[in-house]
Amino acid sequence: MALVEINFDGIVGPSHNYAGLSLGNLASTRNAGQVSQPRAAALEGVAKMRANLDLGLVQGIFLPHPRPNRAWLADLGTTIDEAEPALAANAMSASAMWAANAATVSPAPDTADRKCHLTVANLRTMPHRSHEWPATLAQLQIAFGDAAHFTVHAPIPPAFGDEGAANHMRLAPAYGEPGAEIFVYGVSGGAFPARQHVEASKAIARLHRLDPARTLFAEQSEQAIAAGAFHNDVVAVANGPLLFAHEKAFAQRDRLIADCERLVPGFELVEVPDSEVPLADAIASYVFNAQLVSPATGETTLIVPAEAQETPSVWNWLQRHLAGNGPIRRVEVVDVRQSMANGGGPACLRLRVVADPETVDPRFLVDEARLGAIAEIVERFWPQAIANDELTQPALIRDIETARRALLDALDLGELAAIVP
Ligand code: SUG
Repeated sequence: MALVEINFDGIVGPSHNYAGLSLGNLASTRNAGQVSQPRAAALEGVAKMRANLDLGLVQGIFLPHPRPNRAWLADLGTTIDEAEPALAANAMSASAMWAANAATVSPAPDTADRKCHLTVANLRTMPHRSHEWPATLAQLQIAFGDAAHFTVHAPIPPAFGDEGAANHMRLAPAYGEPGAEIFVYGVSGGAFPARQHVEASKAIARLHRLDPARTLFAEQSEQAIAAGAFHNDVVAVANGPLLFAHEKAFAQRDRLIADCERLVPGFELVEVPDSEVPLADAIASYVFNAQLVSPATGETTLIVPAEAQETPSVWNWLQRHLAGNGPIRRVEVVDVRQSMANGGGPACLRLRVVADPETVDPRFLVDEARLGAIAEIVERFWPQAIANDELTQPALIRDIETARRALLDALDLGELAAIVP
């Protein structure tokens, strides 16, 4: 079978909560202390995956991580019962749902050995995300265990920050053809941290055996990070030969665009000027944190969060673009408000892997029936609400651990419970 793009969505875990852990992520800070709704959050995610299936796209999943992360707390010399509230919150985060931060992926046509390479992200900048990688790696090793087609790499040493595919874009005339890979890194973000370091990006490009002539390193603009674009995928998204980006996304915009024109046959740019959609509106609406997809109908489709529809400058721009017969032909709206309130839009929730689905462990792929099974488990076991000050109550923790276990069993992935205690 030909190579296709598979979207692997992180299933929202039963401990989903609003602890305000991510400095520089404006939504996370704004919603700190709110009551979360894990069940509704996970069902929103399932509905988004259903919509992808309806478009004829191939859909995959990643599973929630064990929370609390007891092993991590043990490494810190404590337990969930004894940890200070801030540390306990770091051990309870469901942040693994944002699969765009799981790994960086270089599809087979781009690599010297013609295998698809994946490097799990170390996520070292934020404490609550820095302990995700072992449970992510365990899943990648199973899902992409076919060594004839995939190589899964351990994380880059934590000296250098790496946040995965959220800071990586691929432009190619077609999925199965060699593409240009663009690694976006930050140097300075004003008051906010630059989470992707160029040293990590360069290491990944080397490990993935990319052709240096088709590999670009582009600095994210300081202004974008300072305005709340803590990952590049908050202000830009690429698919096929199309780049959809805000005018202020990159530090050296002209050079990047010239390189793309030179390297990508049929390159198309859809750039949104700041005068039409100010950076603040782009970030509040997450219009660029969209899934830009090529459904079987051939109509390039942008899957945006409902917040994009509710932001007049953004919605007006999208309507004008559609009316003008631009490269984006359709806009679909999805409701992922629970995730959005923590700064995670439709694109954050998925990791794209260009591969032949036959080479992926089928337990990580879903159809309607499997999504139905996931929804059933969520309805039955996921907590309805979590208030921040109840995060470490023993009864809640028991429920959260039982819920994950029920999902692993339903998906025949009980072995994950053994790999990461
Ligand atoms: O790392 N939010 C995530 C959102 C990640 C979005 N991903 C992409 N842009 N690809 C983050 O900031 C909030 C957690 C909290 O506050 O409890 C959080 O981690």
